[in-house]
Amino acid sequence: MGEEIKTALANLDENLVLDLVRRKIQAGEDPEAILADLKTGIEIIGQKFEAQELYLIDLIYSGDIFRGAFELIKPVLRKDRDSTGLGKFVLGTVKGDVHDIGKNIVADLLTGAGFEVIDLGVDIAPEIFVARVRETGSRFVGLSGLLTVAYDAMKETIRALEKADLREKVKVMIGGSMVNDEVKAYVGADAGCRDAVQGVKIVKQWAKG
Ligand code: B12
Repeated sequence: MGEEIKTALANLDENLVLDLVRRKIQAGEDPEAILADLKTGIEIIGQKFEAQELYLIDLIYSGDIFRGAFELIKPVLRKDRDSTGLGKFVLGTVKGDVHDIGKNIVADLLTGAGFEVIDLGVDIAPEIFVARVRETGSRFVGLSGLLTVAYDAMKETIRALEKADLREKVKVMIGGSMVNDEVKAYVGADAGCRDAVQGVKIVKQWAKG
């Protein structure tokens, strides 16, 4: 049924996607696996858009379908009952980028894991990150970005934290569909993740260690 979800999303068949997700949840399937299938499906949309087989309106619609499916998954996502009070986490999509579906998933998973998430939203300028980190005393910062241009915005944000003498006080995690070790090194982050579940695992280790 995983293959079916991917195909249904890639075909922008909203009713089928939601129906399959509901059936999978009822069958007790792993919500993280369902999420992974949806992610593969929406990546196909991205590729089709890049190949000019789809229009921007399709991209927008794919986002709506994904969000609807995630709403169904959210209640069954694993919650760690043993970990609460892991601290504050300042999260946002960097300047120039408005993609937020992945960021919102990260926010939900972090909250479920026991963090107090301060979600700044999208298209967030470096100085806003700096101000909110200072204000909240957060030890963790998450920068989301899907566009190639987001890497410069991430780098600028980390530089702004340095200039404000806050860099030593925080751990910075970057995330987004094209993040890799090279990007992590370029922007100067402590860690980078393409996958929300993995990212949250790392941050939990930071908080506990
Ligand atoms: C849906 C979508 C949109 C929607 C976004 C809706 C929304 N509210 O977010 C809309 C229509 C608005 C959009 C707009 C644009 N988009 Co767009 N979009 C996509 C698409 C198809 C899916 C993104 C998505 O939501 N994926 C599902 C989520 C769950 O995955 P995710 O975001 O990767 O998040 C996961 C991980 O990355 C990670 N993660 C994310 N953030 C963080 C943060 C932390 C801290 C951690 C730990 C982890 C983490 O966790 C998540 C779950 O595992 C991608 C294709 C792709 N391959 O990503 C293109 C894509 C990102 N878009 C693209 C483009 C070009 C654009 C536009 C410029 C199009 C245009 N001509 O206007 C605009 C840019 C607007 C802007 N200034 O930001 C390109 C980017 C190319 C590039 N190299 O820069 C892509 C790759 C498509 C393509 N192949 O061409 N887009």
